[in-house]
Amino acid sequence: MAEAAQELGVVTSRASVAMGARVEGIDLAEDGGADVIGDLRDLLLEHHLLVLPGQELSALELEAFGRRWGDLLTHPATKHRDTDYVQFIGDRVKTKFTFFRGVHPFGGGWHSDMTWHSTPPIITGLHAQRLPSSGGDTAFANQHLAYESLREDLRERIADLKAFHTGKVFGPDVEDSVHPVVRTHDETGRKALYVNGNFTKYILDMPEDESELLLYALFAHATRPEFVYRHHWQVNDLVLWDNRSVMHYAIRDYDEPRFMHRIVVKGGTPA
Ligand SMILES: O=C(O)CCC(=O)C(=O)O
Ligand SMILES: [Fe+2]
Repeated sequence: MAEAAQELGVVTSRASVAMGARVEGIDLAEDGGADVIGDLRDLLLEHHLLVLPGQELSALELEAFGRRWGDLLTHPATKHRDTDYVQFIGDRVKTKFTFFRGVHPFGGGWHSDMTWHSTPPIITGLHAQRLPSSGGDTAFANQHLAYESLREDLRERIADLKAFHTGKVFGPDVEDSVHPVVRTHDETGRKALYVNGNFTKYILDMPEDESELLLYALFAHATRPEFVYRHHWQVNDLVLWDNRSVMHYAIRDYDEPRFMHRIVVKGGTPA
C-alpha cells in the first residue's frame, strides 16, 4: 500500500481487515491521468476494493474515467439516459429479478457482476448519487479468503470443476456461460471461489442433487462474516472493486430513493 500511495501523494487507510483501502486527497475530475490510474490499479490489486470519497463526476465523466481502465461493457437492465456505458441503478424501477435462488431487486443477492457473460467485468465502479437517510449499504465478501479457508478435501474436490451461469434473468437473449468454480486471478495469480447464488445454476458433469448440495455448501462458506466488508455510503463516494476477488450484495433495507451510477470494465475469459 505504501509505495503506490506515496506516488499518488494521497492518504490511504484500510477499509477493513477483510479487504479494501480508502484513498483520500485525490480529485479524479482533475487528476485521472495514466500515472494515477497505474497507482490506483496497484492499490486495487492489493486490496480488491477502493473507496474514493468526494468525487464529483457526471455520468459522462464517470464513463471517461472508466475508459482509462479498459473497454466498458453495457448492461441489459439498467441504462443511463446519457450513455449506454453507465448504468443507472435506482429503486424507482420497481423491477424485481427472479435469480436462481430467490427474488431480489437489482444488485441484491450475493454475486460477482455478470458472471453469465463470456468475458465478465473485472472491475466495477459504483458512484453514489442519492442515498436514503439510513440503510442501503453494500456488502462485499473476499473470495480469496473464502477459497483459502475451505477445508482441504473440498478445495481438492472443486479444483477442476466448471459451473454453468445464466443471464436469462435479464432477458431471453442474454447469454449463458461456463466458468471454472475456482478462478485464478490473471494479474496476481491468487485463487478465488467463483460461483454465486444469483447466476450459477449447476456444476457440470455432476448429478443435479450433488451439484445443488455442493453449491449451497460453497455459497454458505463464501459469505462468512469475517470475509465481509460492509460499505456505508456517502454521496459522491466512488467505490471500485475487483470482481475476480470479491462478491457483493446491495442491501435493500430502506424505503426512500437511492440512485447510483455504475461502470463495468470488461475482462478476459475467466480461467
Ligand atoms: O447498488 C448497489 O449497491 C450495488 C448494485 C450492484 O450489484 C452493482 O452495481 O453491481
Ligand atoms: Fe452487482
